[in-house]
Amino acid sequence: MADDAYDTRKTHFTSDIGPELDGEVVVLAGWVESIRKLGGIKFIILRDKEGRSQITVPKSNPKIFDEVDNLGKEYVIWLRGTVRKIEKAPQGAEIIPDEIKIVNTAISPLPLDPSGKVDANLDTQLDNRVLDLRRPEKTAIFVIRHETVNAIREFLISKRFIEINTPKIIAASSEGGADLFPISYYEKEAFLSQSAQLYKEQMSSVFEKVFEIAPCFRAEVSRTVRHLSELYAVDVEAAFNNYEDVMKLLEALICHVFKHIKEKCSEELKSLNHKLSIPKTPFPRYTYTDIIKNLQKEEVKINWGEDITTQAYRKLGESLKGTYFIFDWPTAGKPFYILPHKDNPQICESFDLMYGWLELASGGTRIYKKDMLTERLKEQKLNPESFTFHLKTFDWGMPPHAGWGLGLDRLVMSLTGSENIRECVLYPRDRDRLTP
Ligand code: AMO
Repeated sequence: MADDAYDTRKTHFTSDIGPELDGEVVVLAGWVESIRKLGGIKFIILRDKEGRSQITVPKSNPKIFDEVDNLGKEYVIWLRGTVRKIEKAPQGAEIIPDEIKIVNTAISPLPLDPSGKVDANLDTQLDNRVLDLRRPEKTAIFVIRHETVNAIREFLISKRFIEINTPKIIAASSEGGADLFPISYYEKEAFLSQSAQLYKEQMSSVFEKVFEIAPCFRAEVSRTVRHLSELYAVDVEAAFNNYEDVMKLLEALICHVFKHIKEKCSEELKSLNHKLSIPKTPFPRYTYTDIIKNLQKEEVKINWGEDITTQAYRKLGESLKGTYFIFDWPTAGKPFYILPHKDNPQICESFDLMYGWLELASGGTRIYKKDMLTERLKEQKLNPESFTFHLKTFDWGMPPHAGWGLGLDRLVMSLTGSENIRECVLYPRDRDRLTP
């Protein structure tokens, strides 16, 4: 068995192996998942990005038969062999190798058992993320995440949206609040972007319909299963639209994504043991005021105008299982850019999209008149001078517009049935976690 392997090109992935290749010589490479010895036969389960293949080494090939003993779990190997049709093998075929090279070794014991037979808590999993992700139910989450982003792009582009990229180093808060991460930017102070809000609004005055899929940074003080310091948001903004229009767009997008995942990721959903039901449109819609009244009936007391607490959301999630909107929120609790209702400025044209207890998205109609926006900034104790770069674009022909921000990580949580948002992010960042 050669231990150098400068040429590790392969001809197939494991998923290509099947009885129809009977008699063909193939070259595979990947990781040793397990080694089993059964009398005069040794079996290697080889794993690659697509799945697993059975490599069968009979005693009649004594050189390779002995060499199998040099292999360990998670070693990277390269092999050439002949496919043999065999009904009993999981793929209906196995590979009889005539050469195996060790490309790289792995330590033993590993800090985490990638076969999942030995349980590890979430912190250990995240500390050893690379190994953790070699488990099929972990890989599944990220295949679903990949397909989710695919489906979102496909949908929005079909609706004539254009994808943009806005800066993540910014000079002023876009959402208000204290959750900004300051950074040192040459001689000045700057911040990591909390959202694409101001820039996507500006771009609605150029491209009319824009979207962005990008990270947002929030210095969240709380430690919860749904908050990250670095999250991915799908941001949408559409000129000449109001909140009704973009709520319809959002529910159509959600249905498209759920359908896409159900169709494309049945294997992944199976390995996660998660059943996905596709929501029906229109999603139920409740005003903020109705929700508060209903919560009061459940003895969860929230005064009108106050935010809905986590405990209250959990209560709501007990009766409202799927997707629903909460709309017409109190103006005071929503960001400065949301348009107050014409006949009742105490409430604004805003909404949150919920999935049970979890908020997936929020959005609304925006203020598009400069005077009103300046007033709202002052009311929210923000300094309009810090927003000059933004406010001046409202002097150049700003159309009415509306949009939303959808938390991608939370959407993936819903699609995969994950209980902690950290499971849906390769390398989560939170109050306590900055590595790996
Ligand atoms: P908002 O602040 O509600 O709205 O954020 C939009 C969505 O992003 C997700 N989200 C988070 N996910 C994980 N960790 C966090 N710390 C976190 N914070 C938010 C949620 C949330 O619904 N500019 C507006 C959107 C708009 O009006 O267009 C905004 O950022 O799923």
